Amino acid sequence: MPALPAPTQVTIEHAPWFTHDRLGMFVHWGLYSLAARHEWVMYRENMDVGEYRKYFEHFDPDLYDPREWAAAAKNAGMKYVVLTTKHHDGFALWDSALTEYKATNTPCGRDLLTPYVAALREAGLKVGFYHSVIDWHHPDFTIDGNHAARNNPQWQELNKTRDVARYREYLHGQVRELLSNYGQIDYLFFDFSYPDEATANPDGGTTFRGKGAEDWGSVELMEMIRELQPGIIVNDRLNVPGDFVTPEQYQPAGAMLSGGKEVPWEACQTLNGSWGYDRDNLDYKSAEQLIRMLIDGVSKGGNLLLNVGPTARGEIDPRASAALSGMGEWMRLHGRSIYGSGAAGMAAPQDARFTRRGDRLYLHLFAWPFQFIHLPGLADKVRYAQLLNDASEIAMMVLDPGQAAGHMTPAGQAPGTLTLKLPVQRP
Ligand code: FUL
Repeated sequence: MPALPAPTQVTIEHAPWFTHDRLGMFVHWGLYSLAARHEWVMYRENMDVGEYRKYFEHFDPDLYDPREWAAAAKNAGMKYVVLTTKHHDGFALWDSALTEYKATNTPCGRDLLTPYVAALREAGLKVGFYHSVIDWHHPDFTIDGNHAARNNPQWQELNKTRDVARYREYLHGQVRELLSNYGQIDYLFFDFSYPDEATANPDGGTTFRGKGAEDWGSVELMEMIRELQPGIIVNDRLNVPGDFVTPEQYQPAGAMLSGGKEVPWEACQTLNGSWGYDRDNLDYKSAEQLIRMLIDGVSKGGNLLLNVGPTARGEIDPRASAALSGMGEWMRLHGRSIYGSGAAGMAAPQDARFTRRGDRLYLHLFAWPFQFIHLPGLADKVRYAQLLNDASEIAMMVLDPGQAAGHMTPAGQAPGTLTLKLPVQRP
């Protein structure tokens, strides 16, 4: 039987787990979880550092138990978790020696990363950190179009005393802490990169900056990271090439590049459009949509990093939990088509996707065909077919195009088409 053509799959040489595991959990959690209306609330509502302080004073996540997060991730079939160590508001979830603006100085009074890392390790999950290079709290961070203080009439005046070199030192120092004090870290997601050229700020006023790599000292930062954690993988949001790229809230068409080279990609996606806990936003994606997103990504050689925004008390709320459980049920029976799988190297029929692991080809049907599905070019390539959920046999046939008038033979069937006879009802 002639073999299927071998598909190409890029991997990360020093961390092959990444393109194998395919599915991870993103966690956006911080002071904005108290506002409960999007993690950019400080920016959107033009709050200054003083106004935002109320969340710092009331940060008391009494129900925080990262073992629960780890269990939820694991049950959903996720293999790694990525937590916001610091988001754009500048608040540190750990006991950083470089700032007072940290969890240990809030009513919470403890370092939140130590139990997080321990819980993931215990559950056998890979450990990821997200770290924002933007900082609306730090007095040396330049005020630009992405800054919460962009509408402050004094912004130009304020920028005169702001020294980006001091901020750079702070950024590098905090990353050094994160990569020195918590054992092996597998994954690092920096956020976010500026466009290459300065562009107009849609809000008017200041402009975005186009020299991120210089501001962040990205080249030196990368060197330090590789030295501290040789096994780690880093995304490409420092305005320098990374190990993988992170399309945000969209599914790319296929291969993606970083530094002119094809690299693995991971789509990060929200459950309801917001990354941080957004109490009144009820527009949740269904488990079915999420599963399709995952399949779509894997069929194009990509990963999915699916976000949850725990509440200010530290819990994953029931709406998010329900979506995760739905995914978990599907993953339990169909995980074999996801882990270690990738693009199949051939086009799938309409409303369907192929994923492939070695010589196993998985056909995912987004619309049930009641009851024949026709697969051009596969007539002599498939030895056996079965449903994945229950391993029940699927009848295969190669119909003679000359018999096009037959009751189940579509006219104009291309020679070499394999036809599968599926149950009338979707199982
Ligand atoms: C973006 C951030 O601005 C969002 O708040 C979120 O963290 C997302 C993953 O990246 O660029």
